[in-house]
Amino acid sequence: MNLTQKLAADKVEKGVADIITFFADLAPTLRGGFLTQVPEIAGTSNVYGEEQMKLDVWADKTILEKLVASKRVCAIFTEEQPEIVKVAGGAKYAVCIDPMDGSSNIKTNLAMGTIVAIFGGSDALAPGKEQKAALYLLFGPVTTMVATWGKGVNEFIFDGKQFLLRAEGIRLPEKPAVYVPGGRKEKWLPGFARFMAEIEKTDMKSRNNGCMVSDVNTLLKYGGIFTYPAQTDKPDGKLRVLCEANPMAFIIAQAGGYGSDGRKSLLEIKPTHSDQRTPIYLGNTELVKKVESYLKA
Ligand code: AFP
Repeated sequence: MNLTQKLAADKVEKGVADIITFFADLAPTLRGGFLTQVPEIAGTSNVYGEEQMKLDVWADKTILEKLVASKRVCAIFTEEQPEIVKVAGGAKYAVCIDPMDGSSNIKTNLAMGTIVAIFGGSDALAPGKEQKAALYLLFGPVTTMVATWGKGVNEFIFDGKQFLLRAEGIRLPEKPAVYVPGGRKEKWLPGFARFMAEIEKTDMKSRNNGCMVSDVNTLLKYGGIFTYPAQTDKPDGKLRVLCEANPMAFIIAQAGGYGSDGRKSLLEIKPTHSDQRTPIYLGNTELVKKVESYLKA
């Protein structure tokens, strides 16, 4: 079964299916950019003041131009744009995109990905619980798409011509095996440092791919917890609500897990501005709940 057949089998509403298919069709072009975009600093910065890799800028431009022209949405937030882009005459959907998550990995030839949250209507600032669908493209040794439209988590693999269903109804493994210790250890809050000290005494393994897409994909295979925590110098952490926390929390929740900002579900956050950041603790529910309890203590 291919992506189109799976979307039809699950009776996914046409407007949502059209957006998911848009990104599937664009995957070869995005992957092709790794070869044509020399990994140099583009000399510009995004709204977070981070130097943009040329690949970031190129991926953002490529997606935006084609998505606006497609008229499949009416509002677009991307990590690289200062404002939400409105599409006159576009279909009543809003999307939030990280065009090339982990773009720093182009220097070391490691995995990167594209993350997309899909909302009905025109409000890209809606709480994550209102998402109609969420997906990521993972550009690893092979290209895959992981997507949910509220009926569980599906993984598709690109065979050079189409995305074929590789797994459906994916669930986080019961026994967590991996933890991602994000941020700077010396900046961790005391409660989180205590949690991590506990984790380090278990048989769980530390992994950090420098790419949230790759790390979350690892959780779906092995179970565990992804963290980019609040820090003493950055109480909101580093990662973005709209294009990282929301889509990944929706996917993990659909796989039986949970995502928290340290106090409550990430999906309950009502963003007040498009470049809002949040601490992220994401993965097997009992682990994430444990972080919440340590942070409260
Ligand atoms: P880039 O897209 O700038 O490479 O950042 C990747 C990312 O947004 C996320 O994918 C990682 O989990 C996180 O940042 C890594 O951040 P650090 O480089 O600060 O560890």
